[in-house]
Amino acid sequence: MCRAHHRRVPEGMMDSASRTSSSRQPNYWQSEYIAAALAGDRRRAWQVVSDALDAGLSVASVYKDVLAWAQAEIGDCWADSEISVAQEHMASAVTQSVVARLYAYIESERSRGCVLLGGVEGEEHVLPAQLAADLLELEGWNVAFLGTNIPSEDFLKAIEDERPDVVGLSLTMAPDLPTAVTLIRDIRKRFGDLPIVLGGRAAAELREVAEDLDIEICDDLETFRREV
Ligand code: B12
Repeated sequence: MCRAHHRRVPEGMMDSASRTSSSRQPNYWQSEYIAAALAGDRRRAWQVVSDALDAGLSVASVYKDVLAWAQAEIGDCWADSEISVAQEHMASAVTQSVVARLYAYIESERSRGCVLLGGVEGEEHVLPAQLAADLLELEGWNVAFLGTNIPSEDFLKAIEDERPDVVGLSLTMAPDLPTAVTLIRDIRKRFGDLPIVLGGRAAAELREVAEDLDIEICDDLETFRREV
């Protein structure tokens, strides 16, 4: 369902606790943000975020409840053919520019060890991985962020170079699952029991073999917090 940008709901503007889904009415910041993103208006999009922060929304909430929400909504708009590929790209580019600015607002001790995080070979969705990387930094992890579509051999080399405490793999597309499984097995072979966490939309599809692969599946950062 993709009607978010037509609605404007000032009530509940601070409803940051609600993890909104498309079936629910967007709150004020969500509808303002998605309108700016779909218009390709980077300045306005940042202004919305800046106003939300000034009004007391936390940085984490902006990432999760505004930006991730908007991206999911944009995906639904595209899937329902309500926007073109070009409009989706434009809106996602707006979010990418906002994320780059928002990063400066992350203030944390980074005292919880190093997570090496990246997307597997073939995976082009960098924004989910980027949001996860930034949210983990907000929670005090030191994140070495590789971006995505990393050739598996280079991923292994990065682990060797960075010597992280945890490896995070971001997987949005199910067709990339076999690549992820091969990479996980290679990490096990070379780095023994180094903790591996798989996150992203497609991660849950490996739930049944997670024990066998000796990995944690984290659909969201809350699970990461609990499990790692
Ligand atoms: C933008 C976008 C693109 C852009 C990506 C650009 C970029 N810079 O990232 C481009 C144009 C490249 C793209 C391409 C494609 N896309 Co696309 N895309 C999207 C869209 C609209 C937004 C992605 C995004 O920004 N998500 C941000 C948030 C919403 O992601 P998130 O998964 O919630 O992330 C959170 C958690 O998962 C978690 N997390 C993520 N990684 C990790 C890792 C760890 C370790 C942890 C702990 C947590 C964690 O933390 C994040 C923050 O809370 C999504 C819609 C969507 N719902 O995501 C479609 C979507 C993912 N795409 C889709 C499709 C179909 C495609 C294409 C196949 C289209 C095509 N025909 O070419 C290609 C595939 C490319 C490839 N091989 O990877 C479908 C996938 C459907 C499916 N069944 O899997 C979606 C869902 C759209 C839809 N509604 O149908 N896409």
